[in-house]
Amino acid sequence: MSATHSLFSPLQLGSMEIPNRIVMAPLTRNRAGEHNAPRQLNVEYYTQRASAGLIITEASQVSAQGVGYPATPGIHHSIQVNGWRTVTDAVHDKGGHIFLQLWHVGRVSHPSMQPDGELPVAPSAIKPAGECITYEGPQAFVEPRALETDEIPGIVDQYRVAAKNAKVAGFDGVEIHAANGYLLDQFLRDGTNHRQDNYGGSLENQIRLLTEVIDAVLEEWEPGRVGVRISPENTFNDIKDSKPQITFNFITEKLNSFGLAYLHVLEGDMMGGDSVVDYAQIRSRFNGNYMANCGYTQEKAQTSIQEGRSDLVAFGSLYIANPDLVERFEEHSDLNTPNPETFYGGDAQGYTDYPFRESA
Ligand code: 8OZ
Repeated sequence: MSATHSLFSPLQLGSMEIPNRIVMAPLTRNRAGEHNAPRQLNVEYYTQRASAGLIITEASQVSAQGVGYPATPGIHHSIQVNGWRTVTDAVHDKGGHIFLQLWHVGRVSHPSMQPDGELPVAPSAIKPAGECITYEGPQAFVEPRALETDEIPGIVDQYRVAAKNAKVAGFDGVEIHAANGYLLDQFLRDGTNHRQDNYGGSLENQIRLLTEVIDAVLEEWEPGRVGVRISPENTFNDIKDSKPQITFNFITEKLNSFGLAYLHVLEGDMMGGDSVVDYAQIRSRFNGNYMANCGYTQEKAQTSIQEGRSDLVAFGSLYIANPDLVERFEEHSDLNTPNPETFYGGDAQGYTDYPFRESA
């Protein structure tokens, strides 16, 4: 039997050891600067949180086509790469570890945010219910354009180039965002993928784009520095699957051959729907590190790791409000309360002004 671990046990990710299993979850904050490039305010925010075992950055677009929200950062232009370099240098100076999350929103965009005002792209021409947040305010989602089969290699290459840029920007690794109703998730789940080519119509085909993207990213990174995030039953962005347990058990088994750093699983529905997925089935099918996420407290996370139900736990809103979350957990200090009104957009308020604990 393997030794029991705690939130504070180090963990090996490929050739890198991280000092604890407390992960800063990827968090969209809509505070990137001009040209969707990280700026000094973002440097300060990430540096404040450098004691996390691992920081996963906010989702960052692999291409101009991948954009779906105002003031979110990209990794496809040299200005963005240079901006990220200032973040990674500062985090590393503080002894931190940081992965970049690679993102293409697919259908969850709007012509006003697409190059030449084009339609957003998707596996199938199925319009999401709801509204898109644009620079002009909320606007109804549009029916996206289904990608032609011969366009898929170009999408895969967007991820490869972005992964290469992430290396130039000084990251320790990358996380492929295949969750939360964005492009890769739109291919994975049958509610959004009605294709009849090699990229839809069967589980084998639905996972093909993700595995091609992983292969492309592995041309640039060793597998131990690449994570994948999935969200089997999140309904955010109007996405669903008819049989999430079967779909995601299958996907998990398919991911085993890559030797990835971790599988990051958003357990449940951010929108508050009932949970029908048994995550132990996913955990037991994966042969690498399992990162759990979704409303974990310190106690719940500690128990999960101790009982072997996860290897790492990612904290979202707790990390928004507590830059020194690791030290607060260590000392069992009180936690600051996150303010949802300042989650998305704005300035330093609700971003870099949450207080460190008094003993710091
Ligand atoms: C909240 C608001 C906007 C984007 C995700 C990138 O869910 C996001 C996101 C979350 O992964």
